Amino acid sequence: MKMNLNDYLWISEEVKQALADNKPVVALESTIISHGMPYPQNVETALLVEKTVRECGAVPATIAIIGGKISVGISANQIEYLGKKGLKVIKASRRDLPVLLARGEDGATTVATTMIGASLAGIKVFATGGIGGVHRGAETTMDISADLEELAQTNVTVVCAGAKSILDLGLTLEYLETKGVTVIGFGTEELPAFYCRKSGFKVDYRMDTANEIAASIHVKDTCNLIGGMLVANPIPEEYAMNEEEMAAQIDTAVNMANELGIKGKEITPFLLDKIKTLTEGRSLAANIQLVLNNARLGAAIATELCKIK
Ligand code: PSU
Ligand code: MN
Repeated sequence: MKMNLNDYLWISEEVKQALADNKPVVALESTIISHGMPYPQNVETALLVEKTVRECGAVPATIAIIGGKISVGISANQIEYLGKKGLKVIKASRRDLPVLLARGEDGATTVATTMIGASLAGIKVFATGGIGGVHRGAETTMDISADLEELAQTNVTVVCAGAKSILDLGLTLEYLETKGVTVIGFGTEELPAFYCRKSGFKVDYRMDTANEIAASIHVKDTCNLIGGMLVANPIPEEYAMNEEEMAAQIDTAVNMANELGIKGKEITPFLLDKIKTLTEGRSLAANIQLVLNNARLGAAIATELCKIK
């Protein structure tokens, strides 16, 4: 009989050791592998992100659900397996966890579930591409990603490149404010919009060093302020895409989704794929670069946090 959490949680020896030694660890998600990018670029990117984290002096911990266990620090073979299986892997957000673990199944973790896994393992920093948020038209569809609720209640800092304008960025920021989630712009006052450096919306605070971000995380922990923080890191200038072009392509993709009646957990992967096709793959190249950029910042923040403790 499975009796406790450890029956449903697996942490690699390397990650365990790093945490025990107060070495920096950066959590990484797996929905971006199975549902966010096509094979084989998804696997290549996931492995390159891990390598980048290592080059920055931290230990990567890619998280997924494997055989009914939240697995922290999965192997290259498991990354390959998830990437090859693609959309056939279950996209697992918070509500999917009890069933997948009980059934002993596999799942690709979203930002929400990756935060849960990181938090259970004791990892403080998580780097990814983009978070889910309040979808356009949410005032009638109620489509608000569980990622936002997770940021409200789980103590992990998420480094992202802002959010895509497949979402309503203004409403996403309002929601985060209501839930008490601090939104930090790294080197910017403006919320970046994933492929583009600008969105027209302001972050809560601009910070220019990883050290300053780590200091705020430390205060939040010390004062037992629940929930995560969001660090928005703009895509490097040389890889950023044209704002007008992206706005037009995203509008086209959102209209296609509406016409086809796509909703729920399918909508984000559908839009990502359509945008890739509409931009003839240029969005994928930008996506890879922004994830690498976030991995570097995540490693730097995790390193600074270890120095404080
Ligand atoms: N946004 C992206 N790329 C992604 C995702 C979002 O630019 O891969 C994925 C993340 O795993 C995120 C999830 O947590 O989609 C959000 O899905 P939903 O909107 O169904 O909550
Ligand atoms: Mn949704």
